[in-house]
Order: sequence, then structure tokens, then C-alpha cells
Amino acid sequence: MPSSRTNFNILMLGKRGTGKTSMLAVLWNELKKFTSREIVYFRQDWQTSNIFGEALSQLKEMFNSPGLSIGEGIEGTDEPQDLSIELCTPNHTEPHLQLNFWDYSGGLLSAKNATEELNQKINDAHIFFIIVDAPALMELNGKFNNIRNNPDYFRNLLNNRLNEPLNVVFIVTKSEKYVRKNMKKNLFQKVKASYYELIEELRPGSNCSICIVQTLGQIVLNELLVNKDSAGREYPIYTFSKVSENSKFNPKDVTLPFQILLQNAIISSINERRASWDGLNWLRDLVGRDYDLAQALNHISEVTKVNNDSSSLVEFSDLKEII
Ligand SMILES: Nc1nc2c(ncn2[C@@H]2O[C@H](COP(=O)(O)OP(=O)(O)OP(=O)(O)O)[C@@H](O)[C@H]2O)c(=O)[nH]1
Ligand SMILES: [Mg+2]
Repeated sequence: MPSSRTNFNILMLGKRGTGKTSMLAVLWNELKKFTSREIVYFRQDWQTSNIFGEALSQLKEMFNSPGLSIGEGIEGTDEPQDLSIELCTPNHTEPHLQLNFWDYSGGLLSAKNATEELNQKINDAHIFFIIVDAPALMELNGKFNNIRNNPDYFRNLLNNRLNEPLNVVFIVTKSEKYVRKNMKKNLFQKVKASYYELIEELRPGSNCSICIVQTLGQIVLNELLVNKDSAGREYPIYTFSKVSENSKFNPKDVTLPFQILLQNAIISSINERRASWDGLNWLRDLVGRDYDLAQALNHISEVTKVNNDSSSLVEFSDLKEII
């Protein structure tokens, strides 16, 4: 019998404070929406639940500050964290899929060489989530885009993988202000223009998309202050505020990247299983071995459609038309 569990590795990349851990914690909480006792459910180990649960309550806590002010949010991730979520279906005791999220700390990404550990993760990743900080793209004509997002650095980081088709999802965070101002199209354009080199070098067969997520929902960028470090280099400081005194934690479209990742993971799991059965796939079809995973995928697509705004996502074929 082939192994009944497929590992699917997701590498989260993005500079310090762009919102990787926040996005994962909120996503983890939103998994409930996908859970259906008859079709699909998710399991996490104790450590993963602890880390996400703690981050989530700190993010919610931000809304408890007086007036329009907001609390501090979560602390940066100093050590890279490996977190995992298992996808299970009721007819199988073993999980079908193990989704390994590698939350790489932005502070460890240096402008020069990647560490051996990071290179290993780049080699082993099945999908790359590149987190993009929206204010850096949009404010002051993108003046701080290189400091906050550094697109060339990520292009170079993926260099050794660019000779094969890749799955890349750009996830735009801190986007609430621009979504409220109907500027999604503008955001897509800016992402495409600033990550142009990477996007253009993706091989045919790659899947590339851009998702605009609102991790917190009712907190918007208030102003961007320009400060100087001891060497006289300018850097930005953001201040956010609640939309109104009654603003609540209200994430939007955070499950869009998850849908893309599950599509890839489920299809690769089905392919892996079928490849190991070689000429006997007719037998798999006869007994419906792949049926529950296919059904899970359908269910997840349906739930995503209902819970997300499809205008927050563009995929590779549409990307070509953006500019
Ligand atoms: N308004 C808004 N704020 C966000 C969003 N995502 C994250 N934040 C804020 O940004 C802060 C930093 O986010 P983190 O999730 O710690 O960023 P990170 O990418 O994990 O950073 P490192 O762990 O240092 O690499 C959080 O405490 C939140 O206050 C978002 O989508 N919208
Ligand atoms: Mg983090």
C-alpha cells in the first residue's frame, strides 16, 4: 500500500513585520468555516494550536484599546517556526495531507546570503507564500517598497528553483485602507510591477496569483511617518487606527490563499497516490479511493466562493492583462 499521507510544504516569506504570523493565526481560526463533519476536517498538534491561539488572542486584543487607538499586536517571530495542520476525511483514520507551514522570521532574512536552513526550506517547499506589505507599495510613491518588501531579494532567493514550474502566491497584507478606497486594481498593478522580474521568470506550468487579504479588517493605516536611524537612513513608521470606536476584529478574504494551497496540495496528493498504483488506477476508480479527497476539494471551493470576495484574487492568466 502507498503511504496514505502526503506532505505539502508552504514557505512563508516576507520581511520583518509584514504580517506572516498574523495571517497564519487568523487563517487557522477561519479553518472552522471549511470543516464539515461528513466531508473534511482539520487537526493540529498541540504546539501549533498554542502558537496560533496565542497570536490570535493578541490580535483580537488590539481592538480593546480606547477610542480609535489600537493595541500593540503580536511580537515578531525570532526563531523560524514549523507548524502543521492535517487534513482528514471521516472515512480514513489517517490524515490524507499534512500541511507544513514554515513561518520564516523576517528578521533572519539578510540582504546577502540565505542560511543553509533557509536554502533547504526553499528546496523542499511546494508553494511559496510571499507576504507583501501594502502601505510600502502604495504610500509616498513606493518610496519604502525596497526597504519593506525588497522584491529583488526574494527573486534572488528563489533563483535555484526558477528552472522548474513553481507555485507562488503573493499575499498583500495591511491592505484595509486601500480596499475601503476601492483601490484593489491599483494594488494588483503595483504588486505585478514591483515583482515583475520574478513573475516574468516563472516557467510555463507555474501557478502564480495575488491575493489581497484583510487580516484584521477594521483597522486602517492612519499615517506613515518618516524616521531616520543612527546612520541617517530613512525608514517608515506606520500608525493604524480603528475605523470607528466600535470596530471589531473582522478578517476578510484570508482563506483565499488557503484555497489555492489546498487545490495544489490535494491535486498533488491524488497524483502521488495514483502514481504509486501505476497500472492499477482503474481499480482505484472502481472502489472510489480518490473520491473523498476530490469531494473535499469541491467542498472547499464552494465554501471559499461563499466566504470571500473573488475580486480580491487574480491568477496568472489574468496577471498578464493587469498592466
Ligand atoms: N492593519 C493591519 N495590520 C496588520 C496586518 N497584518 C499584520 N498586522 C500588524 O502587523 C504586526 C506585525 O505582524 P506579524 O504577523 O508579527 O509580522 P511577521 O511577518 O510575522 O513578522 P516577523 O515575525 O518579524 O517576520 C501585527 O502585530 C499586527 O499589528 C493586516 O493585514 N492589517
Ligand atoms: Mg512572525
